Amino acid sequence: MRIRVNDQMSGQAEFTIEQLTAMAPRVVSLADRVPEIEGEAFELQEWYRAWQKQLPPQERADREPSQLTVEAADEFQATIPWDELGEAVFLFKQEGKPLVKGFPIRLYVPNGSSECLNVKSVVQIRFSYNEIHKEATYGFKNHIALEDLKFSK
Ligand SMILES: Nc1nc2c(c(=O)[nH]1)N[C@H]1C(S)=C(S)[C@@H](COP(=O)(O)O)O[C@H]1N2
Ligand SMILES: [Mo]
Repeated sequence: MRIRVNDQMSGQAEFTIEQLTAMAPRVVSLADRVPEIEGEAFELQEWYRAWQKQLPPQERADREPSQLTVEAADEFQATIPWDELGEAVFLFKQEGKPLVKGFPIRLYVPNGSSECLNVKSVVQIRFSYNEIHKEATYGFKNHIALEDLKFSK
């Protein structure tokens, strides 16, 4: 299982969960941020900065992203302004084991605009720099209702 990171300025990379978590400067307890949900997590923005730092200088972004898009195995996705992600974490272990629900990793956005942003089974992480959406959005990617297909010409 690999997680793809796609950065508008730095390009693409793929990481195993072990590689991804090893790059995080510290592990935090999810319960400290999301009451009653236990587990080991790492901070999204800390991870981003650590990842950038180990890139060759010419591949580093010259500023922080404006937004994050995460995409799940079931094609659910969420796009969230960077400013809303100050406490965001990726949950990667519960009870010392890989996630049963939300494997391989699950995003949590404490104090975010919606619990719907807690995307399970994240397989792709995208950082963008130019788009400025003030509001987070979420839903299934490229969803076309069956009714629309039937009647489109
Ligand atoms: N991959 C994935 N993540 C998802 C969803 C989904 O359909 N697929 N639903 C979201 C919505 S709308 C909500 S309200 C929460 C529900 O989280 P729960 O399953 O822990 O109750 O997960 C969010 N994360
Ligand atoms: Mo939801």
